[in-house]
Amino acid sequence: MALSVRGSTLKTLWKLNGFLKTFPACSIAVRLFGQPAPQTHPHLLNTGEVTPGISKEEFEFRRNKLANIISAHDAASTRGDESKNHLVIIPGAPVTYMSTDVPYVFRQNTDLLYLTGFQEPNSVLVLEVGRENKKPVYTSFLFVPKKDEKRELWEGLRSGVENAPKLTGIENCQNIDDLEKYLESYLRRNRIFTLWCDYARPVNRELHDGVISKFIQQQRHLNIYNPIRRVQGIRIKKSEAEIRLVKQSTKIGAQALTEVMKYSYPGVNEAHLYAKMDFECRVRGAEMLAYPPVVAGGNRANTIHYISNNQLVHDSELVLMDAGCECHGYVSDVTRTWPVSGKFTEAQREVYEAVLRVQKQCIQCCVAKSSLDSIFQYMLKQIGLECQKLGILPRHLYGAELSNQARMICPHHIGHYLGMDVHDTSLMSCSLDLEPGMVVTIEPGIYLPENNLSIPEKYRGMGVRIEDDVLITSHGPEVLTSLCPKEPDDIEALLKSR
Ligand SMILES: [Mn+2]
Repeated sequence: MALSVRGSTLKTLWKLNGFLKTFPACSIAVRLFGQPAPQTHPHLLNTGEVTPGISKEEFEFRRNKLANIISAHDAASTRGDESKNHLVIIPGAPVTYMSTDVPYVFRQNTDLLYLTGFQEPNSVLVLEVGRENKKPVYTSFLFVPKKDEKRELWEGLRSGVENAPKLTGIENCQNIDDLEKYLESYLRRNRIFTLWCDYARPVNRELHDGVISKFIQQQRHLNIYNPIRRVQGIRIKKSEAEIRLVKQSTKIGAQALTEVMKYSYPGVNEAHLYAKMDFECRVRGAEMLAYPPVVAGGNRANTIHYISNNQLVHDSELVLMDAGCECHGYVSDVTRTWPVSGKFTEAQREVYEAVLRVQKQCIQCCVAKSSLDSIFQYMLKQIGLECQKLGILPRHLYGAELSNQARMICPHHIGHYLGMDVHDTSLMSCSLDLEPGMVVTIEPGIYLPENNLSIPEKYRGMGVRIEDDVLITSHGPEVLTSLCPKEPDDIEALLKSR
């Protein structure tokens, strides 16, 4: 669509009128927003939603929750009225470039996205939190890129201060260029306040160096804290709407990986399995893969983050694939290991079944009051025992010594929190009690590099990992990626159908 609606001359309006008569489906609303909206993308969003599946009210609820937590902080700090005012600054991501004029795919800073749903780069959310009659009150301000016809011609539309409120429900929207002026005015209005800003790891270098760090350096604040831990404390437990989105993303990931398994054949290039996964996720509605997938044939599976994906997978080899997608801001993360020939060898099946037993046992531990760390300890013990049965670890080991040796066999954790990010809410401890509404991955592995001569020869050069995404509920673990087969017989049956 090449017509501008900003032109105010009669001629332009006349042209627009003609255009709309020719293409009546294209209403003027098409040109209002810098991201999908219910008016322009009814196939993605329902009325009242800011991002697919998440309503304006839910975003407001999240900001409200954060304001309450931050306000409660000063009540606990006993400084009384002096520190009742808080200024929270949460910047959005900038566009980053691969080379001159070639941008990387833009991905919004997750914390800003969680609190606003706003998808444009170089934006900032500011919350003014105060207290009236002993109750927390707050106002949200969203700073957005200024309308700029020339830039929009190249980069696409911006919502601007006029339309950002309609999109997000945040009434106070200002141009990002006015952030500095706004901060000065805040200082005039608030003599004493606490500042909440991630100064140690700024997500937007330019905004930080240009405006925010200058503001911090004035040292007009009483204290400065990082708000991100608080935001992640809210993010870690998913709402009903979020659970629906996680289920959608995990379903797509599981179905897509099943298609990849079916597509594989002896001699296949790892890169082709990557491409197949990307395609199968996107045609099911995902915007992109959640991370560069690991597609590792044979011994390469022993490099945990192998992403070169440029070798051929030979007939006798297993292929380990760790991949997931991002769908409407929520991700999946699945791993399967399968024999590219379609049939496990005896030795492959022995190792595979050992990992599968451990994985199922660990999934059973995904209940309230357990924790990722405690499941990890359990995993080490079970991997140790399985490896002893296989003759991979000496039989005389037990207890902590056995777990230490198991750590060499599986050098990574049992899993991580999952949500908007793959390693979601990474500031949250793995020792937290699991609660209904949390989502975790369970991904034990046994890695047996070909150059480790202490391993029985028949097992050398194998790496097996099985990973599912698991929702914690009040009635136990719910595996969200179960559509992708993991029983060895089911895998062989699937591959036989190729
Ligand atoms: Mn994972």
